[in-house]
Amino acid sequence: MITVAPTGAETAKADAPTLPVTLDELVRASRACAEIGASVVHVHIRDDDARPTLDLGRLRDTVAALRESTDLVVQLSTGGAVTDPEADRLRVLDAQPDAASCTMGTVNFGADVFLNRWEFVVELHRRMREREIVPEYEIFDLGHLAALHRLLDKHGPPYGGHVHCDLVMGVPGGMPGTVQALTAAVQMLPAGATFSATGVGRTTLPVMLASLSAGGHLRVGMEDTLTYGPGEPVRDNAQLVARAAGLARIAQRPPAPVEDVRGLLGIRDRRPARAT
Ligand code: KMH
Ligand code: ZN
Repeated sequence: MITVAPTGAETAKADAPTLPVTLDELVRASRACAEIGASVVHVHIRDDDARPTLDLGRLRDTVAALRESTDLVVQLSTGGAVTDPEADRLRVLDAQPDAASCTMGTVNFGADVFLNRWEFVVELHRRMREREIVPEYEIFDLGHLAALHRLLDKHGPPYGGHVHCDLVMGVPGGMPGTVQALTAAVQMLPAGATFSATGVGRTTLPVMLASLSAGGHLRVGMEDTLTYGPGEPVRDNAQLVARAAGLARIAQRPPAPVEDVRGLLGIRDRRPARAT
């Protein structure tokens, strides 16, 4: 499974001119990535000034547009930007995405703090189950996996019954993007859980190769990676998906078709009927 995270909330358009920030740019980027092997899109949106927003109307329009023009699993970020308040982050679920992120604890995020209080995490998990939205548990540190065990023990399985985690590695303040950290994280996963992994910045390639070797799935995209190689800015999201798909094929683990991914994750099909 390849997830593309095309935009994120922490990069300014001025610093990465090909970052998709309008709805049209996001849809075009998502379509291009779907064509070359992505099956899930992890979505952050921007306002008219390209600043991160959690505006519910825009989120609804985004979900509808992506569903209309792709078969991708539409996963909205409930992480938002480091400055977003909890109430706005919970409201994201009212846009009725297929899936949403659920970060399993607080982590230092460069000079900022990405705050995820226990009660807030429980509320996200509970509301997602109520709304039949599949969570992706975001793991920035090993302690987040201990929190995930606690969550599942105390509050039961997520909607769909399957547990899927995304290891977000190499954030300054979180676990490093190393083989050793990935191996430790995989050993702590709940029984039967699947995982994807992404390494931010220069940890992108080591984490991708380690995840492929360890039986994991991949997340790539300009949310996490803005440099393709030393001194070479990323051209666009499709370039990152193409590299991931190529390495996955070399590892003899080719990109999974989107219908298989929907089945694996237990996604409720909300796609509109399309004229054939
Ligand atoms: N922007 C980060 C602070 C998520 O999408 O759930 C949080 C983040 C995680 O990107
Ligand atoms: Zn995100």
